[in-house]
Amino acid sequence: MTTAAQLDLLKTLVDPGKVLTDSAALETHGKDWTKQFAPAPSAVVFPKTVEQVQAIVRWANQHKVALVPSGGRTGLSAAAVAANGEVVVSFDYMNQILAFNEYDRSVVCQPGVVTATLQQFAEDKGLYYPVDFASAGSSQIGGNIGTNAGGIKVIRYGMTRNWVAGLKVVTGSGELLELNRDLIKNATGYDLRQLFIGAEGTLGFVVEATMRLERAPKNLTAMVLATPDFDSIMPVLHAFQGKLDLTAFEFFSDKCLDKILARGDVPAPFETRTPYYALLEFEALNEDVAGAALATFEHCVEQGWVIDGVMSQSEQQLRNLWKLREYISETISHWIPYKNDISVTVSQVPAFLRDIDAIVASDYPDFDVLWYGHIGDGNLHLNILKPESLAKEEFFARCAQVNLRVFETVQRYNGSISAEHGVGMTKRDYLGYSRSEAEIACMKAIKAVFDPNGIMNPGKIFAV
Ligand code: 2HG
Ligand code: ZN
Repeated sequence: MTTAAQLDLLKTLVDPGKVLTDSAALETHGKDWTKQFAPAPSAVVFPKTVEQVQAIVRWANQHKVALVPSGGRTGLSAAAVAANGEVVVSFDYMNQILAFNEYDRSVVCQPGVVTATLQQFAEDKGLYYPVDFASAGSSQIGGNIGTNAGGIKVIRYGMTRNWVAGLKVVTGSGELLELNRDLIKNATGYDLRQLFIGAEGTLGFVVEATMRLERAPKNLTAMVLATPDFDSIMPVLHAFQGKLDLTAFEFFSDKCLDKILARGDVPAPFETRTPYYALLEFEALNEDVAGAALATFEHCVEQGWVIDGVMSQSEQQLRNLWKLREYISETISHWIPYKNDISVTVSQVPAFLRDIDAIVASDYPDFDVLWYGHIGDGNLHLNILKPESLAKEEFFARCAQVNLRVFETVQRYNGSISAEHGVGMTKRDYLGYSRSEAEIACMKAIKAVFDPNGIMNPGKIFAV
């Protein structure tokens, strides 16, 4: 907790009116999209410059006040939740694109630049920022870096990590570090930039990031395919990957489709209903590519892996097909789902999913279970919906209990208990299922180097 005198000092470090303590601000900025923890920060501060961020961090060290970084607050692991009187550092006012270099194909961003703003900026330059997900309209680059955000194009373009050319960070001791200086080749020892990517603000704050851009894809075309069972999805992936460079390969279950169609604003892809659907996307660069896609589709039908399918013929159809997948998370948020974001290597997906599905069927017989995700990356989102009749606390407690079996299975497959949503507070007690004791000890030692007083987002990734 902070005292009034400490907050008065904090106010002198930033622009007038940029420290808020009213309950609406504390409630809004004290949480992300997770609904498990009640927000309880003691203040929200809005720096406008790197120097102000440094001053805030030095103040926090002096007064032993914990800081929580806050971007678009779309996270799903409670990494940006301030539940214990911390001061939230919001990057909402550090939201400018500072420079563009067409030869380096790079953009210098402040951390508060919204993902969609960077995507649009790239498009306006005839280029492409390929990290994409449903929350691109409000998530911020700083948060994307903090969580190494993934999303729907990872199969082709990789995670956020791949697109960070350089970083300026303010460490937990208030020092400004310039990491990698935007170089492509740089063999001068440890790449500290990589440590800050996915660190969830536990080592320091990103105050500037140079992001790389890519050639814009041409004539993106999507197919949605109905499959008779889960086991058919991976041979379909394999067949299409053998013929096309896929930009996405997603899947969702019929229960997800039910929820999406019930919204009333998304057209059904076709009449047929099957237990699972795959959504794939590719650049239809010429007739040959489109022909190869259709031939592969026919092959899959002949094999019995696909029952029905549709291919987008226009931008509008492409967008509508994507809605079937991209709207799921937001649509089901109404049921306060218990979320899992797990991954294994692609080759292990079928066996892994069978094992997890058996646990789910035996332990959640009375709950609605929804499967979807980035199956082309081995990343599955398992969402358990809360029955109306069950209190939130009781529901989460029951799910957490069952979940130990899910995590044991993840461990057995050498998988990850958090593929792309991060650890935050929701997964921190389970980190040992994916990281060894020795690894966790190294991680803690690294934190101590950059954040000796433990003021940077404490309690996230591991308990304090
Ligand atoms: C997605 O892939 C997001 O839609 C959210 O990562 C997943 O809500 C989820 O579980
Ligand atoms: Zn996802």
